Amino acid sequence: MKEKDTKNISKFLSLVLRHAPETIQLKLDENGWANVDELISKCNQFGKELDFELLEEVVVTNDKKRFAFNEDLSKIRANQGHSIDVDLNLNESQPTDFLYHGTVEKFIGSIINDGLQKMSRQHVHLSKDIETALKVGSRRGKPIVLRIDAPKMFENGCKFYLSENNVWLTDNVPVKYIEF
Ligand code: HQG
Repeated sequence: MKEKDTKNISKFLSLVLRHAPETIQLKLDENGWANVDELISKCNQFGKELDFELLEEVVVTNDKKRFAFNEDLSKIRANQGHSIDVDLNLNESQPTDFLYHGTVEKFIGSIINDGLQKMSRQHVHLSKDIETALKVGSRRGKPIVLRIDAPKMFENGCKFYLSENNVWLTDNVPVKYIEF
């Protein structure tokens, strides 16, 4: 399977497992899990060719480990990034160092006013290194990386979660913790 094809499937899985399962009449449970057999049959029904082997390849080779199977491989879900309301039962974690957020110039004025907001997703996404934040920001243009005083936020009672694929998540970042 070519990289281009696995990427195409990965993008489609991001759509149905994070944002719009109804696109293929799929149902996720309250924790964001889809039944693997159902996912495969509905994908095929809606014109996306998929079998278990390919699904496994996408999960294993995905650059950001976006998806995970449950233990017996009967269910699959996205590790983070949802806009639909699911409970991932994320573990609270303590950040011990600065975290970073990649964005673009046009949002800066509004971020100065409101801090970082989760916008359409369930959390604000932060990364532990500048390089990742640069990549996140460059999806939208020339990237700007903001440094977040996460240890101070934590000390002041803000909660942080670390997703299975090592993305730091929090509800919002008040502007006083952001270094522009
Ligand atoms: C911005 C991708 C105005 C924020 C990435 C961002 C990440 C504000 C955009 C993951 C704002 C939201 C998430 C405010 C935040 N006013 N704009 N007050 N607060 N913003 O896509 O962090 O490839 O929901 O800076 O790699 O860009 O999909 O969040 O630009 O990990 O797996 O509003 O998505 O991962 O955009 O990206 P997003 P994000 P995947």
